[in-house]
Amino acid sequence: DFEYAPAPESRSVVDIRPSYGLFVDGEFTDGHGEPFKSLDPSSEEPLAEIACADASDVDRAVAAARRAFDKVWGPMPGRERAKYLYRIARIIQERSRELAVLESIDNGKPIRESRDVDVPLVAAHFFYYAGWADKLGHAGFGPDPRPLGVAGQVIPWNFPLLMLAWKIAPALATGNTVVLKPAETTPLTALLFAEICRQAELPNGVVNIVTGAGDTGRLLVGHDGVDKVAFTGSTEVGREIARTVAGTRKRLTLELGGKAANIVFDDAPLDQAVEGIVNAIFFNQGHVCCAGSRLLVQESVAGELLDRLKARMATLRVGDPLDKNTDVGAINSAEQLAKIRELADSGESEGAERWSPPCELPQRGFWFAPTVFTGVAQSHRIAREEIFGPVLSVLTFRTPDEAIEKANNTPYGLSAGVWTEKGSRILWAAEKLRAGVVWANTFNKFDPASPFGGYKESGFGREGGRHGLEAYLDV
Ligand code: TXE
Repeated sequence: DFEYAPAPESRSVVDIRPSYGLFVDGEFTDGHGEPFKSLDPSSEEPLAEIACADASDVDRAVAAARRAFDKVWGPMPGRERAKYLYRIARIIQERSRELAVLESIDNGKPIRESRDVDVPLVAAHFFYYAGWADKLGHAGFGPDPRPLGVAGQVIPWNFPLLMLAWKIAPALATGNTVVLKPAETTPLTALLFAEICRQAELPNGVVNIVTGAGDTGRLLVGHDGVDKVAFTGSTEVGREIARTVAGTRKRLTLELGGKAANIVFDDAPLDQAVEGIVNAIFFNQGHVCCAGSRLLVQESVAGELLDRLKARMATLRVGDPLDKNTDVGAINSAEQLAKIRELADSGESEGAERWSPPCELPQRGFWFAPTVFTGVAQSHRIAREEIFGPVLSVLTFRTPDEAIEKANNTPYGLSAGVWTEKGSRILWAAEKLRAGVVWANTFNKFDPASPFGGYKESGFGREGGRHGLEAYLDV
């Protein structure tokens, strides 16, 4: 009997210009590559034309970052750097509505998430690392740790602003300067961040943003003037970058894919677990490297849990990212949608059972209904490969040892979750699970003070927390 009333956030809080340049040495400038368009994934309408950086542009950006490092930012006392980071954090808070709306338009994620999760965490990262900038001598790396120099950073499209914050905040706090390349489908909030750097009067060249696709990323990662490479993205590109960087002086951190197990033991509070499962896989359309994409449920409670999960999935509202009631937004790109479809089809053809709640998807744009597969075998592609979409694969287990064995049966190791009332079982599982993060009775919780990163093929190095400083320091 519920009558649905849309509650759209206003598009008019953002001012999207018809075209955008690169941000180099404190100025917006033309790029010399072929410009490209960023689309609104919920409508497929072009949003703006974006400059593409070629080799000469990447040269300019790296040279600007080098000058800023040598002359201004490197020699600056930590307490002075902190002031700029605090200022950036405060401007992010002041402009949070604008940032959240722009993020939802460019990425397709629900405004509820960009407003309540992404943007507050972005501000929190700058506040957190501002606090370290004048305390590096007390961080346990010896009395006088040194910045590395120019950091070349390449980020993906799933959390455009948050990944920018994870990369830029620790780099600047430790005295490095930055050339960052956002993903080609989501460049707009990085360019708004460039404006915020100007508003904060950050010295020219400390942060440079070069837009473009993989070719621009390749030029940045391979550039001789870069001292440190930080990448978040696919495992395939991560491997290529590792090969490029091998044998050079460059330091490297990689944050790659995942196929996390979310384990529900028979003593777990089931309703709470259902909320956690939904959050683990449908948050951000499942475009989450640490998504709980494999549900491992103890056989004795599997039937009951799946009934409750399906009932909950039927209440998820899929649609307009700017509607404050939306739970699941648009898939970020046609390419990603094709990948999700292909993997979901493989689930069916390999014999798993597919279910989605009835839901009306918009005519235009890129959409995929929340989907669950039961009867999944460990050999199925949907149990092994990262889908990076709103698709959950359910497997069952009988004993706790079997749960751990199945959870660890993956080349990835980014995250895992356990649901149980037993504290001893949480500690036991956390020790046995080969994953950089293990959540207990919750999922997808992030905190700037907590290190994040992978085991095995999910990458190496940690972002966040005191550990996140180490990636940007010579100790
Ligand atoms: O990633 P790419 P894509 C996974 C996820 C997804 C798949 C493909 O499974 O379906 O990867 O996504 C830049 N040198 N993840 O194709 O290509 C690129 O321009 C240097 C998991 O979008 O890795 C973008 O800025 N840079 C993941 C960034 O790398 C290169 C997040 C990521 O793009 C490059 C994203 C090159 N040769 C995708 N080629 C996670 N772990 O969160 C591309 N890029």
